[in-house]
Amino acid sequence: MDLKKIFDNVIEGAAPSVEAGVKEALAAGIGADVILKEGLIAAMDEVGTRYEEGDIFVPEMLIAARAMQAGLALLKPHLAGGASESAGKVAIGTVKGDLHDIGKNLVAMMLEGAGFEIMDLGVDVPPQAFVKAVEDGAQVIGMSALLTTTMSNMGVTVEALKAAGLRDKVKVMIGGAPVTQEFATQIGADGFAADASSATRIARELVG
Ligand code: B1M
Repeated sequence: MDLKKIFDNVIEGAAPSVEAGVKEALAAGIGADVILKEGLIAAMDEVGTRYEEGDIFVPEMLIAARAMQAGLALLKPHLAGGASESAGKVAIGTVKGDLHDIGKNLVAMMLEGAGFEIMDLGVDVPPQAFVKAVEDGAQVIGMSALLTTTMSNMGVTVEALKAAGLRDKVKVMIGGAPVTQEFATQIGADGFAADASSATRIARELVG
C-alpha cells in the first residue's frame, strides 16, 4: 500500500479516492498515525507550499481541505483512544476571523480520545463565546489560529476572560501554525502545543 496515492489524492481534492486509500491503508495494517502524518498532513503542507508559490489558489486549497477532512473522519475511531472516565472539560475553537478548522478538529479528536469532554465552538469564535463556555463549565479553553492576522484574538480572549472575572477559573491552551511558546507567554496563556499529541499532554498537565 502506497501512502503517496493518498498524498496525491488530497492535493487533487479527490475525496472519494482519499477515503478509498485510507480504508485500504488501514486494511493493510498501516497505523492511523502514519497515514495521518505521511498521507494527510504531509499533503496539506504541500498544498500550503503550492499556494504560497502561486501554483494553486483558494478553491483548490478548499477542496484539498475537504478531501483531507474526509480521510480524517475515517481515521477518527483509530486515533481516539477510548478512555472511559472524563479527564476534564475542554472548550475548543478557532479564533475570531479565522476559518481554518482541520488542526482544531484534529486536536479535539485526540483530546476526546484521551478522555476529555469536548465543547466544540467551531470557527470564527468571538471572545465572548469562549467566556460563555467557561461560565458553562469548561476547565480548559483551547484556541487555534492559522493566520498571523487572527492570532492576536487569542490575547483579546484572555483579556475578555479577565474582564469577566473568570481568568483564574480556567486554563488557556493555544496552538496553530503561527503560534509559538513565546507568543503564549506574551499573552498570558497557560500552555502552548505545537501539535495534536502534545496538546493532549499539555491539557492533562493543565487540568492537573
Ligand atoms: Co489558508 N492559509 N487561508 N485556507 N491554509 C494557510 C494557513 C497559509 C499558511 C497558506 C500559505 O500561504 N502558505 C496562509 C496563512 C499565512 C499567514 O497568516 N501568514 C493562509 C491564507 C493566507 C488563507 C486566506 C487568507 C487565503 C485567502 O483567502 N486569500 C484564507 C483565510 C480564510 C480565513 O480563515 N478567514 C484561507 C483559507 C483557507 C481555506 C478555507 C481554503 C482552507 C481551510 C479549510 C479548513 O480548515 N476547513 C485553507 C487551508 C487548507 C490552508 C493550509 C493549506 C492548510 C492548513 C491545514 O489544515 N493544515 C495552510 C497552509 C499550511 O498550514 N501548510 C493555509 C493541516 C493541519 C493538521 O495543521 O492547522 O497547522 P494545522 O494544525 C496542527 C498544529 O498547528 C496544531 O496541531 C495541529 C495538528 O498537528 N494546532 C494546535 C492547531 N490548532 C491547535 C490548537 C491547540 C494545539 C495545537 O490547542 C488548542
